[in-house]
Amino acid sequence: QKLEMELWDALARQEFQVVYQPQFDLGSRKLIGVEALLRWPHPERGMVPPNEFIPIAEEVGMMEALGEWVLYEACREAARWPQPIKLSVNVSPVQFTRGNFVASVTKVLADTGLRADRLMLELTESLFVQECGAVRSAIDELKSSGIGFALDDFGTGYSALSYLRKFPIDAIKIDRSFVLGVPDDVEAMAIVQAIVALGRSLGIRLIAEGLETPDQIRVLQELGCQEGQGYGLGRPQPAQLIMELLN
Ligand code: G
Ligand code: G
Ligand code: MN
Ligand code: NA
Repeated sequence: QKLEMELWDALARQEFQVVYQPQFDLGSRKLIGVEALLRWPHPERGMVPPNEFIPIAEEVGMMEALGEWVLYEACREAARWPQPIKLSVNVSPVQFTRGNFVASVTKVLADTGLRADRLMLELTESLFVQECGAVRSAIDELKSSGIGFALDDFGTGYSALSYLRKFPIDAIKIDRSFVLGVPDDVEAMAIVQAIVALGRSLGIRLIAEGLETPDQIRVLQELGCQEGQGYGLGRPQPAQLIMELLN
């Protein structure tokens, strides 16, 4: 209850921040994109993790506004960067199902001047659980404007895979919980190999999350995953540092 009121205040006072985690081509080690991640440096509680406040924001009907703020902020920064790297932004399912998401994204791109083909929206499997016509048409409309889609936390949610064919998914993000077990955990290795095979046969790019060690980076690349992010490659950092990295 209390945190709920503080969330609204924080949005009004622009207390939230966006940090950017670099994403690399594992072969060339070139920086090819960043993932925007929301942060809430609370004046008394310290850094409140998104896993704590995002579910509340979704519940109290604030996620549309907060999601739009993150998107605007990230697109505004990315439009200034000296190289046309990709920008990935996480999207909560409620942003799709309430309000007019397509209009809001279109307006943000127009206002910030970021080209649509530089934007990737990260969706979670839960969005595809109920076969929903409104979600379908929103995705198709955004896709035809040039925006790409990545499936976040892949393998941790619902196991129906049919939506991979039905929806225009450009990239699969291999969840950190699987990458963590590479290369020693036999089962994690098997799951990662299966996800890579699935992505390759469907022509979907693969992005490994949570790459921490040189071994994990090397083995993921050997298994056929071309892209990755993680503390072993780069921490989430302020926009200014991404700008310096690109200069
Ligand atoms: O950045 P961190 O590891 O703390 O993120 C934890 C979770 O919060 C991840 O699942 C991440 O996808 C989610 N998250 C971070 N930023 C955003 C955001 O801007 N919007 C949404 N919907 N989720 C986010
Ligand atoms: O679910 P999503 O992929 O959006 O979550 C991204 C979150 O994972 C971010 O909050 C980020 O801080 C965190 N993260 C990114 N790289 C690593 C890593 O190498 N190790 C761990 N433990 N967390 C990471
Ligand atoms: Mn993500
Ligand atoms: Na993830």
